[in-house]
Amino acid sequence: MTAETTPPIATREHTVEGFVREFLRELNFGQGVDLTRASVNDKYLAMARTVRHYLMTRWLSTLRSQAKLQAKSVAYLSAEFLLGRQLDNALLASGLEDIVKEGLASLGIDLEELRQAEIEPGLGNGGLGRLAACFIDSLATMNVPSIGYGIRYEYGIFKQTFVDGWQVEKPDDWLRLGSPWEFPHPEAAVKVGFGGHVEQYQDDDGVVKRRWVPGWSVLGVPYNYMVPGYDAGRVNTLRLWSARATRAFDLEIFNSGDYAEAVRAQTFAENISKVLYPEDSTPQGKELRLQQQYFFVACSIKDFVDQVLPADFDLHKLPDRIVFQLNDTHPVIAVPELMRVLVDEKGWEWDEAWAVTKQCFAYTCHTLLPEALEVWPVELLGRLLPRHLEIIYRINDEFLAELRVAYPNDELRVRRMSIIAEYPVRAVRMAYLATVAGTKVNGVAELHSQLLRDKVLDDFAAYWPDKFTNVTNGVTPRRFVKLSNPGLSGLITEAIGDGWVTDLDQLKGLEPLADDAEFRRRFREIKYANKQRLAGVLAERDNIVVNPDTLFDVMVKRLHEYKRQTLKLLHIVSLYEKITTGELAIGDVTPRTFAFGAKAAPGYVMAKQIIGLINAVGRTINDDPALEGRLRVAFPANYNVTLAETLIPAADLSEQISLAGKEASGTGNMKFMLNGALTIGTDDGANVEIRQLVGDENFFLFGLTEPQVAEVVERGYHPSAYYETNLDLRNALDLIASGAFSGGDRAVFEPIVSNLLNEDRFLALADFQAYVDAQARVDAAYADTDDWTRRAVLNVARGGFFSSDRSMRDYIERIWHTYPVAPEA
Ligand code: CJB
Repeated sequence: MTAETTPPIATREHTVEGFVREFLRELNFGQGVDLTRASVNDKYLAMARTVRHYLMTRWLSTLRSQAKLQAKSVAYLSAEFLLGRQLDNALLASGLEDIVKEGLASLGIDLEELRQAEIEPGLGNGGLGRLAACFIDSLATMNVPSIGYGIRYEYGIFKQTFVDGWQVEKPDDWLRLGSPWEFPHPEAAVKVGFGGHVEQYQDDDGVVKRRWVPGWSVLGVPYNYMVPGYDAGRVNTLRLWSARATRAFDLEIFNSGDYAEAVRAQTFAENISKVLYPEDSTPQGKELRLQQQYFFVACSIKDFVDQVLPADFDLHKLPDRIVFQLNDTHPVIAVPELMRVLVDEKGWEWDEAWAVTKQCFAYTCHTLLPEALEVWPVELLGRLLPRHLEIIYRINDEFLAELRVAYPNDELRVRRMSIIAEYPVRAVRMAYLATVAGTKVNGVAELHSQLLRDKVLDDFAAYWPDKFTNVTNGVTPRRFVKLSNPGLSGLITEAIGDGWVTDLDQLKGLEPLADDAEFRRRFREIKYANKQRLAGVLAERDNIVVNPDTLFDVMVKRLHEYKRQTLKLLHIVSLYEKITTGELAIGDVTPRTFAFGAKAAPGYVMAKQIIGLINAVGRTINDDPALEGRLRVAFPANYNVTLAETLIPAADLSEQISLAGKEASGTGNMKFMLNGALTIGTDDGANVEIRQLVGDENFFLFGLTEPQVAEVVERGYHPSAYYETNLDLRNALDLIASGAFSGGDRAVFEPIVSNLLNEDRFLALADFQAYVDAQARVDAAYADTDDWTRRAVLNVARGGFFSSDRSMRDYIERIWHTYPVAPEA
């Protein structure tokens, strides 16, 4: 189409009057209500739709320019995108906030009230899902052509409630009031097969081939979301798939007169995208989960090949046009799927297809826990995806043959590296498949990548040393500083200009200001205001009272034994025990608010026990009048992105206390640093890099290092020895065992105590004393308020490395080899 005939894209007027006109039109014509009768939800929906109109122009021109340029893109395949609320980000990206605030005010509407009406889409469990959301934000901001592909779960991560201190899960019905940020396209649905069998046939030239005859199929309906880059960047697309029954399937059954069966079939199909599995780092290997994984990658590959690419595209050039980034093992079934498409559907030779396929994928590993590396039993995979299993077998056969040439006398090694595990059942090791197929394999922090090379994938790293690389995680400064900490953002901008929002290294410019008393005073004032803001939110949201004049000591993350919430708890119980026995005068204790936020996987019994214990200890401490205003445990239920946005800016101390060698990276640790909290932490994950950047003197390091952990375990770890020899530890454990926190009932928390004494897989007892000593150093440092602030400023100033923009630059340079393309105006 020539420039003259290119149809125009609608625009919106960036004025208060223009906004008001659009808003009323949406309210009246879209919601069908007039302002006098509109509910808060009506107003929220109308406003959200109005705001999204303003971003549409950029979105459509991004799509148009990409269709024209066909620039190499990144397809980020992820089973989770933990987006958080959309409105604020859209206002920021469109530069509309002032206009909207004024426009709404002119109609007597409070923007803040509408903000609160938004239900966040919780389509992820924790770190991995939130990382995906940060990455797509950065890609859009940096003008990198990319598309996110995932699942539109009807129910996201469960809503956590507490009943008598125990976690009770409620469904997360996030769509109940409508979702103004999505664009469904049922007309563009794609069909995905499951089950059935593989058959042999002769093609037109008489060549014998194999093809899959699925036993049943479902439709994937794409829902598009805008991913707006900050400040005139691209507006990229996130495409989430929703499962529907195929019409043919329905009709056939309807025609047979079995209405009930037809409805059942529909429910069966729609179950695929019904609910997010709430296991974080500990997949359960359920069939429905494999269905989800295949469903979304099959939809995505089909979409990319048939819809996104031009009809005449030569698929041999696919690696020049796309890289599929595999976010952990969840989407790895995409590898045999692309092979199937090329070989079975496009009629390619195997070698030709494999040569292209293995240039199209890269794999990010997010864990070191052996139980988190997905393996799918051959029996299950073969039943659900028989052709894929054949393809995997062939990939493996050829790989093993190659290894036998490289290692002629080392059959043991060859078997170790097999994609197929033989024990305890024959199963496909998805991490191995991803490693074999990927151009690159990366860990998510320096230490993690090193341990991947040395331990988890050591044979592969020896065979393909150049395949392995590191990209340290990052977080988006737009959401986690600019939006969540307006006070600090204002102060930073006043000091160094606003370039830091897209170039976080500029925070270095704050360093000299750490020595400026006036700057420190203002910085401290902002932290205090953030604590007051949090106190207000906790009072209203959870009926929890906290005192902003205390040290805010915060541990927020999924509940997992390796993260060691119990270690934090032992510190609290020990303090409490010393106060109640008179060993410590309350006047000598640094007043602290211990804040927790943590969801436990519903089937993870020990994690749920630990939640019960935190709440029980909290209740006891909070009810003790002698401790009022000085010690408090705050454990708001249902920690989510929205709560993180007020909690993190209010923190003084960031708890990053996982057992060394277990936390792949952590990203909360980065958010705290950038919001001026000091870290108490082990030498684990990205803590290592945080400490290197901020300096030992501004970080409270404690605990065994990874090699020391390995040594202790090797020697044989006996937690009871620590109990026997450390009186404080013994007193704390005895106090829990005595029933002091459970109304005298000794049985309730016995499993936790006995687990710690007899097993303690994550060496909490071994690190207890070092942790308590480090906390004493925290107390001493905090006593010098002004010097604490100086260190807090240095944390912000030296945190620029942890922008997800930097992570994206590293991916581009080390893995993707794509380049930015600004959309045409
Ligand atoms: N992670 O959130 C998850 N889920 C998993 O299944 C495996 C790992 C986390 O990913 C984050 C992003 O890379 C890491 O920062 C974190 O250490 C890891 O536990």
